[in-house]
Amino acid sequence: MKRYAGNPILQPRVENPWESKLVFNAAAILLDKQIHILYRAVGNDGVSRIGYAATSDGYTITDRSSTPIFEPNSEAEHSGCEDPRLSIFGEKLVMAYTALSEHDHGQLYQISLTSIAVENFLNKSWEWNERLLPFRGIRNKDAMLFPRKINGKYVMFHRFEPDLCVAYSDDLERWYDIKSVFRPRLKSWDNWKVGAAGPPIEINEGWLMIYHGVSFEKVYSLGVALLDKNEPETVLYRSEKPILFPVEDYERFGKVPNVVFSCGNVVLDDKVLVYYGACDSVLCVANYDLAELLPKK
Ligand code: BMA
Repeated sequence: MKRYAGNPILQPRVENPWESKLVFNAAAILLDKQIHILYRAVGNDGVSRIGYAATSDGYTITDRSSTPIFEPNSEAEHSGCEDPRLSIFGEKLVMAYTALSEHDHGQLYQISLTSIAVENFLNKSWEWNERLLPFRGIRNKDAMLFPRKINGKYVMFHRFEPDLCVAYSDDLERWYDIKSVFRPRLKSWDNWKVGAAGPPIEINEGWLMIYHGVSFEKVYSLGVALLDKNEPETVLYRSEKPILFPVEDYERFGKVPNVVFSCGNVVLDDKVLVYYGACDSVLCVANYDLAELLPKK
């Protein structure tokens, strides 16, 4: 992948207490000729909230909110709303994220879903609908919804450690047919944990999905998989090597060293722009020619 020379594209702003420490993992969606970025921000109180930024060329941030656009509002997420991923269904945008609550006996992170009307989103009228916990009380993260229904059902990828798993739903509330899609590979860069990045891209050959893999050395890298178009739990291809792994200083040194982690990608002018958090500290972007990611004929 080609990293943007101006990385990082987003850094913490000390003047805003809610985003003064870290800004990283972000959803990205192309709407109305703008790429809208919903990023995870951590401030003075250590709580994750979600901020908003926009760019039209994919790299230069031209707009950024001074207040969070989404914050914890219940016990289940009192310690933070993390790692947003956005998918569009007609007039509705659905956001999947990780709800975190910390207790004396440890952490509970669980996936949470909410939605917003596209019109409100574009008007920056942040009227989010009800927040749902599909697997209440069960440790789970990295939820990502496919950008359209498949065979009449919503499809969600998520992670029950260490596998990347699938679940199906008719209404986004009740989920069924939960199973593992793929597992860590013992002799590979993704030998400890695997999870989805942003929503996959639909191409003639199937669904092109970027995913993260973690190694026993705790290095987070990105790889790519090709999934069957009608049966997305069928994996047609999985990359032998990562397509992005920590190399640059900003990817190796920070709050959590050796991390590239993505929650969002968009296709712009035949390029896949992958937004990724580096070291859980800053937000970066890298791109890939779509043609290069496709299987060679
Ligand atoms: C994962 C998630 C991400 C984070 C990564 C590296 O489990 O919690 O939010 O970027 O770990 O710390």
